[in-house]
Amino acid sequence: MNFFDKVRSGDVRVVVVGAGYVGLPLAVEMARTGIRVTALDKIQAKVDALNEAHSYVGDVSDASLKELTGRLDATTDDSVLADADAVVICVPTPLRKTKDPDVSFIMDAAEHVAKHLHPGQLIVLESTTYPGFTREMLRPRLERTGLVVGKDFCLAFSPERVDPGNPTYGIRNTPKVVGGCTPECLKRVEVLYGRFIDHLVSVSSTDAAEMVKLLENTFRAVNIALVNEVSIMCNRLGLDSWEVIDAASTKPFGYMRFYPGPGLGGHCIPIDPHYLGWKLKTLKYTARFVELAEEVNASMPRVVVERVVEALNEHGKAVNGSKILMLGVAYKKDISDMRESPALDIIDMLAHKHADISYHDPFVEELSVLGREIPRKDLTDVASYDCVIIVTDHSDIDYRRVVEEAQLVVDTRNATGSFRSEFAGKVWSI
Ligand code: SAJ
Repeated sequence: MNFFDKVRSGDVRVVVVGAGYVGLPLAVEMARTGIRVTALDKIQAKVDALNEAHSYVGDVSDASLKELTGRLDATTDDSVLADADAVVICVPTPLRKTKDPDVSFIMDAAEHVAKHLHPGQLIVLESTTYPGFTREMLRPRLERTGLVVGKDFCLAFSPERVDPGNPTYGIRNTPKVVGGCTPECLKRVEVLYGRFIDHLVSVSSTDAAEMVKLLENTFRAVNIALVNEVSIMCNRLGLDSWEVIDAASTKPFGYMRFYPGPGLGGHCIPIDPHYLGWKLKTLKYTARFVELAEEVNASMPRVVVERVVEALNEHGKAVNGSKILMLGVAYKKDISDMRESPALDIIDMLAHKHADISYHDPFVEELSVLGREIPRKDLTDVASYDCVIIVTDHSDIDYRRVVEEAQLVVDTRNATGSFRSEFAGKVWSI
């Protein structure tokens, strides 16, 4: 039976390499259509959890794993690749300390895939990477087996568009971009992905598909940097940036709302634009918006600290020795993820100024910054702090009560927007 018949009949076997926040939801959605899926992961604990129908990804429930017993399993043994008709690679693509792309996870996965590559297989990369990577790096590695792309096996790229915790958009109903190394490769990724995704967007190459993803997230980073700079401008002008931004957001066309904040956190937005900038540098071009956005966004933690210094000074206090409560430390609201959280930079800078720092975050159980444990506190003694900094505006906090009890509040997220004016002098915003 050929690849297309196998997919259509549901006899196709798929291996997803990397069972994280991208790979696991993808594996579940595929298995839901009746096909056999195996999640291949290096971490035994993850494999054991999945095989016991315990999910560690917010968007996947234990119940959904239980329902898929027999169609979805997990292993650390790469020999499962030998029986796979299709392999989808969903491994991390972080930055090195030098801010250069770290594609070592993909290349490690490629070694396992190459070891078991056989005629008829479709390989799809989902990990975010720079334009040209699939064609220039992954294809040659796989063709070193002697098999030829488009003839013996197929290779495609499809950027992940997972938005963890999004109640509206999941794998099935989020349009998915797909690009193939050859027309045959495109046809195969279309027929496979068409089984479990409602709307596919086919582009002319894997390079184009890689660039689409980077455009999406560079767009966000640049626009966030713009409103961050608007908040700095409004400060100089004596204006409330959120008032200005909320009013601009009433324009029903030609405008898209972004908010200033304490900086850029997460595992996508601060990272992805650097993949684009790095690639263009190799082509002797400077991606100036990428660089400027990075510069502005990376400056925001310092902007917040300067605001705290100014506010404490107005209250006749030095940062040195002041008791400061960081209210909300995750990289964005209503999640526990701390990756690249601007709160870490703010704490580091305040600690260097000898402030006495604690934090409160209902989603973050423990926190250490540069090896220093930061005490976790509740909100029963807000008045005892010289300053409360709202860094992440989690939903289930009574911000009005915090402001009523606090001596001083610096709000970096407009959590106090609706009543800040009643507490002139006590609530400062960035
Ligand atoms: N941020 C701002 N101002 C804004 C929006 C975000 O300061 O107006 C900050 C956030 O606080 C956070 C960082 O930027 O620290 C990133 O926030 P994000 O809303 O972009 O959230 P992420 O990192 O979870 O981005 C993901 C991305 N999804 C994928 O890459 C597949 C992104 O493309 C989505 O658009 C985004 O979720 C989303 O829309 O929520």
